[in-house]
Amino acid sequence: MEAGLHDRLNHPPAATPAGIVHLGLGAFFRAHVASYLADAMARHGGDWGVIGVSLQSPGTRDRLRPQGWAYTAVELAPDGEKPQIMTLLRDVLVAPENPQAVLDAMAAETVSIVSLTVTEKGYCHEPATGRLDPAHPDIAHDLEHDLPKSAPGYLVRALQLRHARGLPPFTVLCCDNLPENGRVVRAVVLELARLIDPALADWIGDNGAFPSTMVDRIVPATTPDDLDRVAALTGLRDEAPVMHEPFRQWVIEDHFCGPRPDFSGTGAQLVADVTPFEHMKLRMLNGTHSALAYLGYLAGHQTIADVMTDPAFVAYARHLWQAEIIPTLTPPENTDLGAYADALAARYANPAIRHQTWQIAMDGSQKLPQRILATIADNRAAGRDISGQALAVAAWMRYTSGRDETGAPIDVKDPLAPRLAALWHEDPRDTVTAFLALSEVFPETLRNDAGFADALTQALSGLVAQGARAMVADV
Ligand code: CS2
Repeated sequence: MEAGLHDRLNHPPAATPAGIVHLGLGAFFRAHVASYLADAMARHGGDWGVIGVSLQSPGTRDRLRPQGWAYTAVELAPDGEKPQIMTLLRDVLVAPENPQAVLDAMAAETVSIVSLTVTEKGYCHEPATGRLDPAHPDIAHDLEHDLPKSAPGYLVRALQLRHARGLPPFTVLCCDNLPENGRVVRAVVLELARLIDPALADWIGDNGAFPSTMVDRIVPATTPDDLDRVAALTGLRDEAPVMHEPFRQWVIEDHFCGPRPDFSGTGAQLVADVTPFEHMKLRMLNGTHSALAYLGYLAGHQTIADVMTDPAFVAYARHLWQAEIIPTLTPPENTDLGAYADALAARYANPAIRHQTWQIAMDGSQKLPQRILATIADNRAAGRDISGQALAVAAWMRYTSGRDETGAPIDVKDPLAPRLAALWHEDPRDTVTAFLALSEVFPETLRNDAGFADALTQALSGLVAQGARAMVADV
């Protein structure tokens, strides 16, 4: 029998106290932010151990606990796999089991940062406007109860506790793929705090910090096969490894209200303004990821690497970058956007990364506004081509109908899934009209843009008549 990870770690390195509480302990955090924190501590020390919080289910905690919270992060390069054992987690809490324990952890004097990867929908905001949705069931709950359910609720109640105890606020470090993500989380926290106690909102506004960040590393969901591959690779049985590409990037607005790790030498970039990096990454990477995911899924491809074996899809991605996305961007300092696009094409084609089109297709209603619709709006205002991105939006409409090109059912995961499925009509123009009425998804300029509606109708008609592969080849 293989040794377990806990045997290997019989003599773990001296545990440093937790300076960070992280909400949303998914694979992305454990492969990305955690890797920078481990590097920072290896180089400079510091009390930057992490208490992880799962906001929904106990699965990750239950798999990690017998391993003493250690896990393997495996880098998947085209030429081989490199494992690293990660030992920075100090504890894992499951919020619904004991919300008070989570609030106490966040209100500990030693904690100066609360970071988040709770996905786009975790902020309970309206994607098209960035404002808190007070009608969201978890927010409605959090307004009525002291023990919260939502991520904004945990932030507000923990800050309230710190205020009452005379402690300074923690820095809220958002690591989700939202534009100006620090501004978004600041806005929802202040709106919620104001509804609970206006004086608390003022205190947070005056003393808190919400730096924006751009995060990047492709981390496909871990599969049962991966567990066996990791055991074969390391000789250690790990029930909760994470698999990731070699590339990583983290750009952080240098605006903290308390101590932070020393990131020098780790590659993390501390800058005054993250916006150009965020726009580049959200539009060039996430925008094309979503486009390739919907169209690729409809064309029968399981993974992004499979999609990239078809020259028509590669040409389509290149068209999106060159003709429709790069013209909308201001390049970050020292960045060549053409070279960035080349690097993305190579990252997507990495055959070692089995990143499911179905996984990326999740939660499109929360992702499309910042990934694709904002770019289209800029292009419409400037009179530029939108054909490739309109095709991607039409593919999302077809996808969310719940039937693929062969009539087989699609397991659509989206907070709006039932509503989206009901928008599908026989006549593509009716479908487009119904979708464009979704004010939480489409910005007002696009909802009232007849040219955009025509482009979508044409693309959707083509998808129905000819299929995704033929339409992609035609762009
Ligand atoms: C992907 C992202 O699942 C998705 O929607 O587009 O998770 C993507 O892999 C990361 O943002 C890469 O940094």
